Amino acid sequence: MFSAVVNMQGIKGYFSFHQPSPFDLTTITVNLTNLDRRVGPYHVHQFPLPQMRSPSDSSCSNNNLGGHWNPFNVNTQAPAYPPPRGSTHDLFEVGDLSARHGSLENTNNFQATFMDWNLPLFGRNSIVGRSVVIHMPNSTRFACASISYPGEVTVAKAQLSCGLGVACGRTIHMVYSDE
Ligand SMILES: [Cu+2]
Repeated sequence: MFSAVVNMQGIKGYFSFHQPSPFDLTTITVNLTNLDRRVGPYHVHQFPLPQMRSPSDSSCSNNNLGGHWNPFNVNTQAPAYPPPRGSTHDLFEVGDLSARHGSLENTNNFQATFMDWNLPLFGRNSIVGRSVVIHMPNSTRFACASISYPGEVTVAKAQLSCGLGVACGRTIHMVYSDE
């Protein structure tokens, strides 16, 4: 089980992804609150968010996250590229989740579970370690989150006390589990 925990632009929630083996379907669970009818399409993009304490919406930029995850180089400009929900899963880019399962348009709280035949969590085409980007209906990037093991990174903070004339500071250690 992997997840992308979203906490940006007032949106809170997660995408979770479960595939028991490379030969099984992937189950996607989407649970997002406070979308406030501001968003539409969502995709898996190539790279994870840069490591920082509090990611901002600029973390979602093309420089950071790249374009859609498309390991089979499907040509989305070709006349044969199917319209949203207009085909079997294999004819879409791997990362094009909303084309396969529908967009988030005109919703506030969104909860759904989808089965996906074209979303590997194993091997070289895996989406793990990449990111999910939620776009505005006009396709501007709005919010994003990395796809990782829940609890993969724990942030240990040490806040030193400070007072008048006493130096103070903060150290942060990123601790990765062995998985
Ligand atoms: Cu996208």
